[in-house]
Amino acid sequence: MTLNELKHQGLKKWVEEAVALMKPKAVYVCDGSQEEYDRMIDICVKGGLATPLNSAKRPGCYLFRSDPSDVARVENRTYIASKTQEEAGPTNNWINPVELKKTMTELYTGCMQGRTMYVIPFSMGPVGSNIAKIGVEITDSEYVVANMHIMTRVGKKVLDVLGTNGEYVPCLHSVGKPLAEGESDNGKWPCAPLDKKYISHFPETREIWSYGSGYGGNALLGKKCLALRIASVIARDEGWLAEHMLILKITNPQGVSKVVCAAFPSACGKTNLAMLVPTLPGWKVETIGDDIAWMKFGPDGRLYAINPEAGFFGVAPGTNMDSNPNAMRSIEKNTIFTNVALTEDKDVWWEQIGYDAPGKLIDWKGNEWIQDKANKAQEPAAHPNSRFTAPARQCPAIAPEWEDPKGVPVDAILFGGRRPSTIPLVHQATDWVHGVFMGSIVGSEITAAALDLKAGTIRRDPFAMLPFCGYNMGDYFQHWINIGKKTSADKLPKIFFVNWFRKTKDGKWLWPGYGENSRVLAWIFDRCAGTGKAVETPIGYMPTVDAIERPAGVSEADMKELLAVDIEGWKKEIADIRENHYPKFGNRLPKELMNELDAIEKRLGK
Ligand code: GTP
Ligand code: SPV
Ligand code: MN
Repeated sequence: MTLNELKHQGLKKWVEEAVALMKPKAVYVCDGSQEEYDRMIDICVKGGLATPLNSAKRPGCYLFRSDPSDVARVENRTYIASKTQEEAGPTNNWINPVELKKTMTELYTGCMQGRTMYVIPFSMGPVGSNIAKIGVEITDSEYVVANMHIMTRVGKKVLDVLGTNGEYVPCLHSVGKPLAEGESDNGKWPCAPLDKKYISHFPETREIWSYGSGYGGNALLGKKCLALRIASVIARDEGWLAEHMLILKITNPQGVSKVVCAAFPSACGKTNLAMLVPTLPGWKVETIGDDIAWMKFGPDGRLYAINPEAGFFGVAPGTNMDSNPNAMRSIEKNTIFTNVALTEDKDVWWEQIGYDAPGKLIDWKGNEWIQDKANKAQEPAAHPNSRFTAPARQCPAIAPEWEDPKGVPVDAILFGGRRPSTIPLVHQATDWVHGVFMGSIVGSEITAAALDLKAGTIRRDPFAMLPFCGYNMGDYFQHWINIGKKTSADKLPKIFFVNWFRKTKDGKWLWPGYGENSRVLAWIFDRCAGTGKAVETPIGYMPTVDAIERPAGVSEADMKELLAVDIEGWKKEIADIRENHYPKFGNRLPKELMNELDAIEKRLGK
């Protein structure tokens, strides 16, 4: 479609201004068609950025290798540019919005020279439903257009809903690599150097400006930028929740279903839990979302969750037929792979895919790679944050109600992270505020999902929202407490804390995880049904020793360790929260949370 076909005059004017600033060689408005998707891919293949995969093994699948410097989100270059720094809070990077816009306007000047500007109208949530939010992303990346086709609902149908004066979130994006006359990318992933990358959010005016990166959360602006950072601000103002959570539906052998939402930090198991195949006979798990949940109160006073996305942007390494068969089947066709390894017969491979590398590979950097199992220090063939982009409808476990605009009523909310010690396999909050306390203290070993952090060390990642909260995190805690006052206690979801990542002294997993996590989900289900057996401990309710059946390979002693309250470990945890975590929030920290901290410390004993 052309610019002149745009009926929304405000949108047309905004695009015209962007054209004048960025100076693309052509402008194109996306219609969302299959033909358009194919054309984007074709441009990438011809330009040497995409490799078509074996059409017999992986029909409609392509591999992209990004620049080695552009493989993950860049938290140090991500900004919440609210009017005041106080409003962005102690956990976000802040630059004065006027200054930031000035800097970025300079970068944007002429930044699309030699490239086509694509205008992508997209809907987060089913098109036309009253919970959906519309965004329009301007980008110069065909990779972004193709990924947005999978991850969101794109095109003409969105413009129809937008009409002549509907509301949308304007999202500017450029890879930040203008082309000189006659120059082409020549097979090289375009992006700007790290100190020129900016992933910026203007919460008051609800705008997103991204520059210099083509990767995932930096560039697919509907996802972390709109559906979390901007939506969290809207949710605060309107009284709902925008969260970094999976949504699953679990059904017991009697056919009764419950809905569970779970917030784990990046690369800590959301996709895997959302698609879990229970090892417990007779139980069933169905997927509604794997990364983002928007939760709003229904007329009955319960919280209803929807998945605003239409696809999965999932971590490839570790995904295999045992750990996550539903993901493996979701990515059999029509999937974009980024930074995985390529086999000689043009299939994909990654670490822990379930079988040895078949012969000589091309690794994620484009170099020849031969597996050397004797060499423990061998560089991985696939980047640890390599990803697949696949349509949600291809997931064999997708729940029938995954696109229901009403959402699904939530029974339980889980928090979790990678904690090799201290935090037990599962414990339950005694009430909503205790649950908010649990969310506020989430900690996790850092993963490869963000570029500029040291993987392996533990950091606090409250509600798994540290990189995604669009305002002061102290106010965000208060917002969660306020949500609990909007309805009666019996209508609120029950809150739990889980930890699949306990390790033995010699560094082995204490808990097998994946499908075996169904045993923990079953206890959570039973707690929601009012039947699960529990004991009250200083940290909350915990399962009785016989409440969770032991999986094969887990000894009685292991199980005891997994379900023990490590009093000394918790005392250290509480001291760390008191000294290092909570003080960051100053007078924005809700007093209720300080009370919870005092109470748990007292229960643990001096
Ligand atoms: P984002 O997409 O970054 O938000 O991540 P995510 O939370 O969806 O993480 P994902 O499910 O993709 O898991 C990331 C990594 O954790 C993968 O390598 C998984 O194999 C591994 N993982 C997931 N669940 C488990 C588990 O129960 N136990 C263990 N040991 N590893 C797990
Ligand atoms: C995450 O890092 O939490 C992701 C991947 O889900 S990205 O879209 O790159 O943020
Ligand atoms: Mn995520």
